[in-house]
Amino acid sequence: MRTFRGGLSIGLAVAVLVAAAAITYERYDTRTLKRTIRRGEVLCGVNKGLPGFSSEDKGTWSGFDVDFCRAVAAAIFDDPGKAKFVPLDASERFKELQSRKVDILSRNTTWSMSREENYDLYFPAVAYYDGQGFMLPRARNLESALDLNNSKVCVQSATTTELNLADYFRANNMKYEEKKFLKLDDVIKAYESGQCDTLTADVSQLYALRLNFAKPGDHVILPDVISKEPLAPVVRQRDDDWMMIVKWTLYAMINAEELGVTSQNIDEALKSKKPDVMRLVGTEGSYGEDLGLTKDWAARIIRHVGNYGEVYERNVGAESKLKIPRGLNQLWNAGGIQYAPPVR
Ligand SMILES: N[C@@H](CCC(=O)N[C@@H](CS)C(=O)NCC(=O)O)C(=O)O
Repeated sequence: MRTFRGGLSIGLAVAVLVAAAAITYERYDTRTLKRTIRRGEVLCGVNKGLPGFSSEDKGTWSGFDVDFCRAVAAAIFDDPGKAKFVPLDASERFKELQSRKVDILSRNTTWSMSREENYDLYFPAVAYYDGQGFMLPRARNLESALDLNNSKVCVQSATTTELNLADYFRANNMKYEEKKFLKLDDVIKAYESGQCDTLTADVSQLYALRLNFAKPGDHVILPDVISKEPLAPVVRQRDDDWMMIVKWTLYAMINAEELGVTSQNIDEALKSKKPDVMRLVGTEGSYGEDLGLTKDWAARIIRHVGNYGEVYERNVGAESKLKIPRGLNQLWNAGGIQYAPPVR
């Protein structure tokens, strides 16, 4: 009897321990950097195909979101090639990050309160200030979104886009018929085959999607922006060091632009005697070391990937096919709202 009871309590204790370990593993992930270093690569969840932001051509990925993940890899490994890209649908992105299939989401994802609350995730900083807009055939000759009453509207579900659309039409006392699809391909097909009068998405995405149409010039993007879409990288909660590495990677890129440090002049910047530049490139102080990085972490990012402006211009700005004006994504001292806390 005694041995039976003893066995039972040992069994119970083991079960409690296993359950506690499972809950801890599930809720407290503090090892992303360690796992990344052991693996030798950063796993980046990206959009499957959004020209300018993330797209693949013969095995090579490119785009703004792709470059951001390369910057994280450069900070850690001094090698942007150590970023590995995992394409994720809008509907599966948060689940895949939670289940640790990726280390970071770098994928046109809007930062909102409910997403941080409901998914146990954290949005470290805004990489791209966006807003929702409407695209329609030029032949429709409309000038304002307020002319869209009684339209059939194509939209992708599992996005913030759906609710903004409803809010906008309700607030303006207008009616619409929603054509909603889970897959982006189906949204595009429906729009191209004339099932909808207009397609709604983040403005940056409308620019990107339009490029893939047979005749991009036949479609216009209305000037109205109906929402705030602060697009940000996403990480799991409760892994503060990892969150800070991601956050300061972006801030290093923004500060570099502000200080005029580029991938072209980084060698001169390493000889600079300007205090702000010295702290950024690691010739003064040892910023980054407490996060598990080396003190030249920012210099690595700038050398391999470039500053924020360089990354913006080559992927989505004037030097790219998209040609999206910098707008809100201009630096704070040049008319925009991109503003990074200092490295000091
Ligand atoms: N920023 C919005 C929209 C992001 C989004 O996923 N947009 C769609 C429409 S362009 C998309 O990227 N779809 C691609 C896919 O699901 O593979 C959000 O975070 O919900």
